[in-house]
Amino acid sequence: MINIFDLSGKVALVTGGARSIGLALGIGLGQAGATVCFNCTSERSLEEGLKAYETAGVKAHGYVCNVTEEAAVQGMVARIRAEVGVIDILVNNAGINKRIPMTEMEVEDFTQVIHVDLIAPFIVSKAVIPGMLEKGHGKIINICSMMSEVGRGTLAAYSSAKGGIKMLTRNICSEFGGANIQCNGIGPGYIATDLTAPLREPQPDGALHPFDQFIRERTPAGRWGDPKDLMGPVIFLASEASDYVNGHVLYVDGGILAYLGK
Ligand code: GCO
Repeated sequence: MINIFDLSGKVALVTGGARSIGLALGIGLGQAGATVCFNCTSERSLEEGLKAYETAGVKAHGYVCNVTEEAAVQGMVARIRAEVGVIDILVNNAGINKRIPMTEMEVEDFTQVIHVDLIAPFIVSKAVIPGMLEKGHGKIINICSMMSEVGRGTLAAYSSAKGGIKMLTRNICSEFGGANIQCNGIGPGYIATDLTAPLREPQPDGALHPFDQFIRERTPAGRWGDPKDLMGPVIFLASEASDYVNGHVLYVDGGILAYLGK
């Protein structure tokens, strides 16, 4: 039986792929046959990431690289090309969030979120696309967010960045679709990770965090997502199964964006 989801022979780069959602995405791509490369920001994360991939039975290559610095990114992409091969699949996953009421947010905080969550995906895509053009194909998957569509208090920077990466996705689609490069997004809903842990902290009396309760009620699935819920979507968008899907953001959110509430 042909397997249109098979990624054997492909080289994938997952930014921020040492932990959390990035690690789940990398494991998914590796288990579908890709050779996985990832970057992180410290030697400690590198070791932890390599161990996690090994535990999952996935051979991975790790690189310490600050994806907001173009020269460092160009150097990492060149190292990957020399050590592993030309990148076929790029997952722009690395991201941060700063939940600060807008009138209290320093410009530096806003700028830092934009830099990591929007400018870095531009920098890494710009570094990887030439190799994809050489090979005549490529898959770029940008990790967007529900906040690419809706806002929430304290998320001025994050929602601005995630709205921007949705449009960067559509622009890469527009500019390179003719060269057989597909660029799509994955928009996670509320996923149980360390990034959202503060929103799930149980109350002193043991009751659910109000936001935890809110998400459980507002999500038709009635639960938070698990990073594993993102594996199938990333394999689909990285494989030939999605060769005619371009400029699309696939929301993996348990239905929350479709639901007005009772
Ligand atoms: C928040 C959360 C969200 C999620 C996710 C939703 O503070 O509301 O951090 O932004 O992280 O991005 O798609």
